[in-house]
Amino acid sequence: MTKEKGIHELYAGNSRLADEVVWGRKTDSLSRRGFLGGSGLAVMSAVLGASIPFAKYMPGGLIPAALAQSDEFFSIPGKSGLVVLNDRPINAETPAHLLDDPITPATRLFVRNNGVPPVTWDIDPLAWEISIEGEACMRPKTMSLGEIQKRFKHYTLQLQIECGGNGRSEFYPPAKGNQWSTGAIGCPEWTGVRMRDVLEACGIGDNAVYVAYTAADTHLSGDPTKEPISRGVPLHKALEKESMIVWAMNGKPLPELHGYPVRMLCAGWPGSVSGKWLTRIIIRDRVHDGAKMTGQSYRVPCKPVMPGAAVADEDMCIIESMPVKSLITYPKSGIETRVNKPLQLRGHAWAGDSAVKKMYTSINFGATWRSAKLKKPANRLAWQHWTATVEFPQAGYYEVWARAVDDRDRSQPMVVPAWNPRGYLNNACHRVAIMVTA
Ligand SMILES: Nc1nc2c(c(=O)[nH]1)N[C@H]1C(S)=C(S)[C@@H](COP(=O)(O)O)O[C@H]1N2
Ligand SMILES: [Mo]
Repeated sequence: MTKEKGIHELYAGNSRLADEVVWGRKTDSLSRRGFLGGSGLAVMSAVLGASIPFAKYMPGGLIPAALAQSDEFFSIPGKSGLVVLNDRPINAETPAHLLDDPITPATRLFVRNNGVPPVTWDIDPLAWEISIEGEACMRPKTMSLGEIQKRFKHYTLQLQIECGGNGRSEFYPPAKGNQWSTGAIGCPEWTGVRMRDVLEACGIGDNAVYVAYTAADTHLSGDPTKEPISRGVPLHKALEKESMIVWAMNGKPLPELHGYPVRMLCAGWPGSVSGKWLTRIIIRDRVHDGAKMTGQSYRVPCKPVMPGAAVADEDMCIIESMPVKSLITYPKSGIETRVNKPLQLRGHAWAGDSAVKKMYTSINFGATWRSAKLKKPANRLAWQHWTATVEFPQAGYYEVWARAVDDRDRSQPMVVPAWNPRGYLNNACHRVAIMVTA
């Protein structure tokens, strides 16, 4: 169903771009009106795998039901099974059961773009330049990616990345923005250098407060003086050994949509601090004030507010660590099983800057909980894998709930936590539906 809605939204938004995403090619003849003219009809027949006897009656812009209702059809190149929330900019999330891999493959990592990505497929990645500068940079420099790779030690780490708005769709009153359900999270393995090493080579001044990025993507308006996004982290976060400048994901060059040829990665914080298509690192002498750093972006009320309240900018605080959270990645919600038959569950849990200490599951809407088996992370700031076995005492409809607790004893809430104007930080327990037959 989400797909069907997705495809209609896609076409309502920008039909030319939609055709490109849907049919995998740019073509003017395949425009929304007169969809079935000449080559359009040929392409559609090829995709459907059959000719269309009554093609002449088919309205222009109609999306064939066979495609609108198919899971496989609606795809972004290089992605598989993701739900597209927006096509301009491209935003797509991953259904929970497709996040089952211990290390998230590129095909299953959510995409969150704020602007128009640069065209980078034809560049020389080693010649890509990053300048390191700012009020608190003592020896500003421009370094090519090739130079960075030669000069600094390489590290490979599994690091989770989650959008600050993941879970937004559950807030009421609704918050504007991409209506993420649970799928704006992933944990690939990244290769690069420590940001700390690069910053130290350029001299970190005593006045350094924040480390920020700017990037090569452009503003949706087309206005070259505007940046789509430029965020950062306090110096202490930038200097952590897991804060990296990376060029590879799962042993391969970064996919274009994820920042090729090089991005920043500060795991455990809202994904928006991890700048893709990195062009500049700025060592600031103040809290960074770039695009989506100020106002209400990636901020929550400093003190709790009533749902629906308007909050003044000065009462909004920057989000730092993300909260404790977990997913059930097996089984898929809605499966059927039998009474008293053990059912294996599995998933992942993560907790921003912290580690997950305990994992629980419940089959009775949270009345009682049982400990799950929880593994240690591959390294700090990687998600952790958990498994559990449940049995259902009689036939009927059940929900399995999963709840993680971090190493400071903070638990996921069973219901949606504090409402906030932009709908960030929803870490409510994940639930899957199970039908049990006799
Ligand atoms: N240059 C640039 N970097 C960016 C963004 C962007 O739009 N432009 N989006 C940010 C946001 S909001 C998130 S959640 C992550 C998403 O990373 P991904 O698309 O690789 O999953 O990238 C961040 N880095
Ligand atoms: Mo994000």
